[in-house]
Amino acid sequence: MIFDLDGVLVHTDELHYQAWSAIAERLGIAFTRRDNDRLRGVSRADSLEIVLSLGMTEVSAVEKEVLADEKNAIYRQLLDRLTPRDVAPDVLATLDELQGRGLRLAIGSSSRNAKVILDRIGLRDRFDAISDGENITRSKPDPEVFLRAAQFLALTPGRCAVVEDARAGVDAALAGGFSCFGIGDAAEHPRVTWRLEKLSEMLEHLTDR
Ligand code: B16
Ligand code: MG
Repeated sequence: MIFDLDGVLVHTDELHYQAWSAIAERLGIAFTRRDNDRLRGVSRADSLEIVLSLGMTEVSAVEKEVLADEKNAIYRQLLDRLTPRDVAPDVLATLDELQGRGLRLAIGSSSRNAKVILDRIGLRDRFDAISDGENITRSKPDPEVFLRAAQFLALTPGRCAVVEDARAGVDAALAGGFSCFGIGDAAEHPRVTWRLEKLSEMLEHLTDR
């Protein structure tokens, strides 16, 4: 089972929102939580392009690098507040049950901060493999991050399933030949394999297979 991180295992999406809001405000760009939904699963550089396009703002390549670094510095400060208590009991119970059933677990996240986040919430040791923003060159909706996760597990995509909260993540999973659980925004994706209101609902579908 390959889990997206932000928005599935822990709600860092709110922290991304706060950090991007600070950058947008400085640039005089209006930025809402709904706008933030468009950044789910999208890389940091591509997220900045979306924020700039919201304000029809153009900046140089050097300035883009500075802005992306500043956003990450704000975000990293916010991540310092994360603790294991930020993981919902439903998430922990689901991971326990999957491991109890002998499934192998991996992370498939676009984030370059994934390992820091997993350490902060105390979940790093739960995963047999971590594929994240550090080992990919193409971000979701490209399937690279999930294909690498499957490779790390030494399994074919047909033997894995992905869990996602982002539409771009569902596209990535399907493009890679994975079946996909969608939660939150991703549950609205027309081609997602299974729709979840909460993570533990996935266990019912596994019993059927
Ligand atoms: P970073 P996921 C994604 O993580 C986030 O959903 C997305 O909003 C963020 O821009 C991206 O990681 C890159 O994050 O700036 O930490 O490298 O949902 O794929 O786990
Ligand atoms: Mg996500």
